[in-house]
Amino acid sequence: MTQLIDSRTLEAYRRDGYVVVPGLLTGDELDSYEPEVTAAVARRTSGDTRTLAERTPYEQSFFQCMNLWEDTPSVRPLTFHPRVGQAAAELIGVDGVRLWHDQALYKAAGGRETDPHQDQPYWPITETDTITAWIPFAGSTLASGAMAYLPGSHLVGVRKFVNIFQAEDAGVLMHEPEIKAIGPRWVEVPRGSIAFHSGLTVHMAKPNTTDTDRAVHTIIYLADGCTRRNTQWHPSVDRDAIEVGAPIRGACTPMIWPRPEGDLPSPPPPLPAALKSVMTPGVMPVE
Ligand SMILES: O=C(O)CCC(=O)C(=O)O
Repeated sequence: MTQLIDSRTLEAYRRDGYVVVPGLLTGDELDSYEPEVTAAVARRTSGDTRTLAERTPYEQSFFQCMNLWEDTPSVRPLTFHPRVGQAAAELIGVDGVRLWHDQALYKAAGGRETDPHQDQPYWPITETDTITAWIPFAGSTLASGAMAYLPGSHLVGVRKFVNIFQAEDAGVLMHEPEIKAIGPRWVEVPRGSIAFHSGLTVHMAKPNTTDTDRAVHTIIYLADGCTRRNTQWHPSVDRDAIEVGAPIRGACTPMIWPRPEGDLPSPPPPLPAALKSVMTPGVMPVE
């Protein structure tokens, strides 16, 4: 099988905890998936009539729509894209990767910045073989909400939960002594490239000062064999009743790569309607 990630790119990812990889998706694929994801975000958020200003500070950073692969069949081949999955596996150096979850992150025109955070503390996963593919359909610019990464922050031993859902916690990570010393590197991603970051890499994003939404689809991968860390509730493990210490393998976390060519998994049932009132509208597929 042809290796997709060359040794320089691999070295950069291991050193910096993020890397931008061109050429994994074709222009035609971007053209066809972008309207599907955008329509799915519009459908999921159609019941939410609040203006941007009425949303919480966290929700002003982006519209978050998780697990679009489950309720939007046209998005499924993107989330399970074999080349993107293979690249993710090569970057973290494993033989197989599963889906943790996908999510569209649409930063509305005028949306605020994304506060600095690591992803891994939000996930009850013991091992840190996790990676996110961040796919900006039109590319990203400093004006539209480009991301910044703190190079090497995945290696300094910090695994700190930052409550970015509450404004008062914003920026707290930047005061950690190991983190404070590292300056952010702002990265504009050209259309057609994908930015990958480790679950431990500190990252953030600029506000969107353009008059167009910043359309991004993300896919979060974990190495096959990763295990559940604790009882912290998370739909990716709790819907499959994965016990603490057990391998994370279930209908919510199917293999992405490798899998037989053209084969796509069947989605699990949506969350019960009873949970609707406690979920932010549109974030998860609910009955
Ligand atoms: O898109 C953004 O503004 C933030 C993305 C992010 O935090 C992530 O993909 O982990």
